[in-house]
Amino acid sequence: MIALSACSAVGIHTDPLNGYLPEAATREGGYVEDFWIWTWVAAWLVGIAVWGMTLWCIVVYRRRKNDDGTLPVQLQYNVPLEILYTVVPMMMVGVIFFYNVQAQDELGKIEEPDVVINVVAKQWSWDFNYVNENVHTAGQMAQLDGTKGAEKKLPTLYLPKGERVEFVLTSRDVIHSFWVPAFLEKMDVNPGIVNRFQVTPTQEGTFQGKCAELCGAYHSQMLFNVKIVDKAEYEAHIQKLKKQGDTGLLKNGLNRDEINKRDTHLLPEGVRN
Ligand SMILES: [Cu+2]
Repeated sequence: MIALSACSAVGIHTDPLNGYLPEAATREGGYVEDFWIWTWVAAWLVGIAVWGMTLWCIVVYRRRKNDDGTLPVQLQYNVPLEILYTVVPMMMVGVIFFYNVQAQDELGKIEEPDVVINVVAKQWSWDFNYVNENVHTAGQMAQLDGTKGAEKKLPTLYLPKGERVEFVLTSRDVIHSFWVPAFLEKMDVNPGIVNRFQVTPTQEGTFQGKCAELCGAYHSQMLFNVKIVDKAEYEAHIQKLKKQGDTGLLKNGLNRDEINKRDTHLLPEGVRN
């Protein structure tokens, strides 16, 4: 436990009472929290029962001083007992399976989104296309050379609280993974494949994001921020992007040389506009 307490990442608040997870910043993250915590509760209950019975046997049936050396009653081939410890674990696995499927269904749900963000991964940063608003943010790799304030220069993705957000994940080069720890879910970003998932942000604040798939020399510097704000602040940010000329959507095809060139019709097929 002492060793584990040193494992919390900088800037990510993890609570032992929350199973050492960061507090979920999305509605969907709540399903992961519940599933993780209740699985641990079940595991502890089973563990306590097994350890308890083991200790009880060790103490109650220990060898005594006046033991005459005869074997105790042998209980193998006890059919009711064997049925019991086959059926009970199957029921336990069944319950975990049921809740697992339920959580996974919630996380994988695709509905009509309010906001569509095309996340473009590239070695070694992120571009964000705000598809409906027709603006973008072009990211640059974090410079982690020890100078303070590096996180202020990271590309920042703004999301409105309480709206259903769809992430359309595309890569310009190799495989990356889009990870915001506070969302409690992540998804691979593959060249030539479009992955998507949806979240509904529930907590205002600034959250860290990173690449979670080793993607080359500066993988560890492929960082970004997510700012969950109210609707008005979100609109203000979109207007700010428009004003500073970040209009149009950046290309997301398999071409590193296209970075920062604008294009409005190159979103992968099937992306709702
Ligand atoms: Cu990467």
